[in-house]
Amino acid sequence: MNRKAFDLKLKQLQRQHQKLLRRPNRKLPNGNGIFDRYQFPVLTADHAPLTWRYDFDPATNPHLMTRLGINSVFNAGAMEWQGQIVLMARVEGWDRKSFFAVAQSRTGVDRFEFWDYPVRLPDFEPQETNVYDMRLVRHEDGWVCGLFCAERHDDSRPDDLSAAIARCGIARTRDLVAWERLPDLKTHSPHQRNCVLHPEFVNGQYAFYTRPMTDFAATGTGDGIGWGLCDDITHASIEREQIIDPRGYHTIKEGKNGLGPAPIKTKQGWLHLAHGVRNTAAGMRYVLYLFLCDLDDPARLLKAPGGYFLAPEGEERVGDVSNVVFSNGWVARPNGEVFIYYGSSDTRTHVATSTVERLLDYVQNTPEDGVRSSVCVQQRCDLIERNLRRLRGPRHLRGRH
Ligand code: BGC
Ligand code: BMA
Repeated sequence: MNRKAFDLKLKQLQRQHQKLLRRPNRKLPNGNGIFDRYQFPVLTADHAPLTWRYDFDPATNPHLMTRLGINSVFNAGAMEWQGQIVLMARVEGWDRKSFFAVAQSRTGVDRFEFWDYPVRLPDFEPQETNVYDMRLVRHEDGWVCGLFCAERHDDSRPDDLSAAIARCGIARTRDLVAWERLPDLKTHSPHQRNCVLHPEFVNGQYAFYTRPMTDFAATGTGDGIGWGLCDDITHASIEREQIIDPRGYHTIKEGKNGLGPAPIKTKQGWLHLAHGVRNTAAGMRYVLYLFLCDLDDPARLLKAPGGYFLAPEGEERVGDVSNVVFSNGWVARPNGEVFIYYGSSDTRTHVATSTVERLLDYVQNTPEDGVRSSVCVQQRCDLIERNLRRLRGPRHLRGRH
């Protein structure tokens, strides 16, 4: 490419990129009343700055090739930051390695722009291979804490290249730029993924949501979402893990489940967003669900609506790991609005919006999982009966069978 063509191509790339970053997003019509989806994902691989991907020097990159490609941007932590929304995205390169990067937006639903550099987490141990799915928490102790999965090969099984160990990495910061890395969380379980820090002290202790598993990724090897306390986050260790939200046969969380972001504190209790996984002939299916825990005793489950809250739809269904939605970030704004950020099929990041009021109505008034088809039919018939009574009056109740 001659110099002129090089400059032209670079300008085109920059123009296209700017157009993408400035693209307004629109709430989709005909939502389900519980939340609203949006027309476009808020972050994709194409949102990654060009400076991360291209070498702009014609001497070293005469064809203006992509040098370090970005594969996907998904599973983002989220928080309000100086009046704006920041996402702590999981960015994955063409080399399959993930890293964290902050993207910022005024609106929370569009125009997310990455900061110049990705997060430079302190390099911890040479065995640590991959990091992903950070939950950001502004803790009562004054720090912004990030809990994430830190993965390494399981060297006790040298012949199996896929054998891995998942640990809960912990890092903290004051500015989202300089991070202090603390020792990984210790629990009795050999694997910990999907750990979340509760934002407040409980009996003067740090409280963690955990997910004990006996296998790295297989479904059915753990008991559910756990809870445990520890005194010192700089040497976090949980002696006693209690299961607060178990899995269940023939539910959306039959295979495994894990907490999403840290819970939202509401007047009615701690509102939780989690993912449930079941095995299918086509692989694992990940959906999101909500539950509510007691304000004074956060390990006590108050309400557990049956079924999923949000499941993959349309383009969300397809990607590197299809049929997956996963969330580790949401933000409740002071006006009651809630932005829910979720990754679809390990490829891109979306937003859905709702309000604390609507989500509380949903968790408090959605019937629990009936567990058996006949109970679920009864739940539905009760609803139909109430509706027919309203529509037709009590005398014409019987309807057509
Ligand atoms: C992947 C994760 C995935 C996990 C369990 C990891 O190697 O990076 O995205 O959740 O395996 O399947
Ligand atoms: C995991 C998660 C996510 C991912 C999902 C599906 O267990 O930690 O990173 O979205 O699997 O691959």
